Amino acid sequence: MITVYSDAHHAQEGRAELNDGQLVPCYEKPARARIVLDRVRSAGLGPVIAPDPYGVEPILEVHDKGYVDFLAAAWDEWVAEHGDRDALPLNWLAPNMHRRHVPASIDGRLGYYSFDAGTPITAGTWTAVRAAADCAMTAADRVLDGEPAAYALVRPPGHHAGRAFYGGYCFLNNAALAAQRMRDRGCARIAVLDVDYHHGNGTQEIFWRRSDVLFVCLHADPRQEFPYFSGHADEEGEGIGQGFTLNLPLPWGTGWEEYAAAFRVAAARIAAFAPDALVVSLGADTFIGDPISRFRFQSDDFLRLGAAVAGLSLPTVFVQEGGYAVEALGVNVVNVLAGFESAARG
Ligand code: Q9C
Ligand code: ZN
Repeated sequence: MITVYSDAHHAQEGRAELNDGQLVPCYEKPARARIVLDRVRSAGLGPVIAPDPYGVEPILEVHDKGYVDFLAAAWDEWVAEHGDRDALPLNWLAPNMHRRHVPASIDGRLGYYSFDAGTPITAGTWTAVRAAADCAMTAADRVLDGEPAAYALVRPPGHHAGRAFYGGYCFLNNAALAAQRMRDRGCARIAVLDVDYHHGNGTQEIFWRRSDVLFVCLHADPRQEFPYFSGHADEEGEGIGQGFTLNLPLPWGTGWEEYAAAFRVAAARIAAFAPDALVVSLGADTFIGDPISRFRFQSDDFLRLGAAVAGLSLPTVFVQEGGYAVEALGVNVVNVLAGFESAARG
């Protein structure tokens, strides 16, 4: 399987996030991609290629122009106001406050466009997120050009980023960009399968009112877990998109056996949709050793997950999302990809 990778991910290196009442070192850090790349190579998964440059135009099919302009300029505006520190928001809207006016000040706009205090904007954020988007779209193009599958090894991740918001370590929605790219190249229907531990609230929001992109998500129940306000089983899409979102929330402590039962429901929905291709939002934060998560996957279970994805028999674009047990991340992620390949070969 081809891996699409760019060293530009290093440009996103936040210093701190707010967690459990403390500023702690960012969990979402460059070592994550480094260890996965090392494992891709040592396991002999296949060639590692650089992304093609797509420019900002395809990004604007998925994201709001005002939001994208904000992301591109935020760091310089922040530094002018506060100096060389991570840009973190401190204020958000409560219900019945007003969104009619985009704040002029950088502090106001950080709150306006975000939903948590765990996602610092840094000097290199814009560089890194552009490279990640290019990797995801390149992987999509390779699959449409005939590769059975491709893997976008990217960071920062994307599935919490919506049309006009960031959070959960995510700024641009790489998986949504891959899906949209395949639509633009003539695929009629794309399924997005999100197996990250957290609900992919950004992807859900982007495709909420669409019937051409099916969003299926297995994740920790938002009654217990971040992002708290999205991912309940009764969220099914709206308008023409009604029935094209499927959420399968699972309780803390979920292991492979219970997960596999939910996966069968996900797989049946995807098969009924009969998509032209599949995008997998691949998080490995379902691992028992993950420092911020509470599922119980063992490393071998990721092989089983890969084989289960291969059972869908679709051209597949894997896009890296979360996974914070850094030492095990390479093995766990490459297990999914290797499990997919060996099952796909039969
Ligand atoms: N106490 C992804 O996996 N905050 N994002 C967790 C834990 C946010 C995770 C705080 C976690 C976001 C892509
Ligand atoms: Zn996650």
